[in-house]
Amino acid sequence: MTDASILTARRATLRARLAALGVDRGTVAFPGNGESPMNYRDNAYPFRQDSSFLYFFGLSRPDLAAAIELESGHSAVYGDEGDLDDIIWTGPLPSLASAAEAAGIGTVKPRAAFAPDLGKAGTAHWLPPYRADTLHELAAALGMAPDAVNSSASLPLVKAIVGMREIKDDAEVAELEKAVGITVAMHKAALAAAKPGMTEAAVAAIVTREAISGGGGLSFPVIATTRGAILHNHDHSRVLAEGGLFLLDAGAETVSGYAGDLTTTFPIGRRFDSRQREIYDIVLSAGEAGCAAAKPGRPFLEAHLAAARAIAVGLASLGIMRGDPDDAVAAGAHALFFPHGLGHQLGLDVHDMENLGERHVGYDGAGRSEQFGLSALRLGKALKPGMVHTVEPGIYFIPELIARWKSERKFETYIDYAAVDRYAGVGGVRNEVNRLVTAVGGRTLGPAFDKSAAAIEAARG
Ligand SMILES: [Mn+2]
Repeated sequence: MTDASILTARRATLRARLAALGVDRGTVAFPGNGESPMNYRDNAYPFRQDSSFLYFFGLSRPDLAAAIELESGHSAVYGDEGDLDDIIWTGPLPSLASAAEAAGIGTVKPRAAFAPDLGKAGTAHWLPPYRADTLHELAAALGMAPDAVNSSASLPLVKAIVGMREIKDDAEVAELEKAVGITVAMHKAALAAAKPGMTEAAVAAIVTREAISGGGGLSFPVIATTRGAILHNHDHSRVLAEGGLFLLDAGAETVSGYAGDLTTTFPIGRRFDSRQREIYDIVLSAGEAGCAAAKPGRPFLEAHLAAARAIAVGLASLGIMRGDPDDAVAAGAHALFFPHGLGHQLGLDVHDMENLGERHVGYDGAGRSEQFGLSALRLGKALKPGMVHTVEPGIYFIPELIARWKSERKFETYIDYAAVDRYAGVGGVRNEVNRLVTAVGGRTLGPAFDKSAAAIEAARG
């Protein structure tokens, strides 16, 4: 668990940031997560504490809540000590009182007191809930209709927390390095083991084994697919066939809750064929362009556009695109091949703080562009040292999208559809790295992992 001194300092900083935003009275409510039933109450999904709760209170056990009184700065945790009936099932756990003390909190109240205390608080401040249990508890405690709980969530609280969590301190960077390290091991295990004739499920199992062996688990459901052009394909039923590409997008979560998120694309056989290799090298160059442009003081939107430009230039060298690459990117023609965003923040959530609302998390209060492609970019704001984000360009040949654009003769100035058809068999290629923004630029987190085509082929034996 994070040190009491760090947690106490974070709560004090939150109070100071709220005061600077004109909020200095009332109670900040942090309902923790409970168990979440999969198909009946006693068969739950793996427990995951709310990330802001972890950040400020450090306690990862179900059915807790916490509150900070803004006038006094006093913090309290609400929860119940296990009794003998619980211990029979869970074994003895450290007492909640001692766990709270280790988090720098002296006051522990029964869990049932949280809602009445909140009802009496005068002014209450809360984050928009993303779980129904939390929504219902807040609605009842605040005497509100459930629909009103999200719309009345505290914008200053969202802004104050985004301002803190977006900058990772040294201890957090060390945890992220650990998460990326386990994630690299997951990807290297797949590179070493995936063979023609195996199922996608067997590769997903190898990858998952590494994540669990790391002590934590997965940071999101594994994408292990022979059909990389289906962006979020969680189906694992296909058999790996010689000649195709395999796309793995998977990450580990550490015991403390920090996430890694990498994507690797490799040949199912031992070598890329010439077209696969051409597309693969363009994706790598787009990643390099994105990393070079992701630096402090510059909007991440510029890094996205730099990667898009590298894709347009690279595809023009193959005759797939044509015309001025800057004009093509400005028009959005490259999005036929690169229809998603270049990256997102990474931290206690794999899409860090996404529950707090993208407008404030990814765009400093502005919003996404409506242009196809850019409309899928989660992160557009100016970068600051200490931010952690992914860079994950891809090139995909999505048959349905190509057919639609071709029938509409869309962007024919910039796209040669006959050449597109010649490369359609490549399917999908994505490469993803995790980056820390530094004072002068950025650096890739985790142990060295050479993604050059030669190194990938060497890893395939
Ligand atoms: Mn990602």
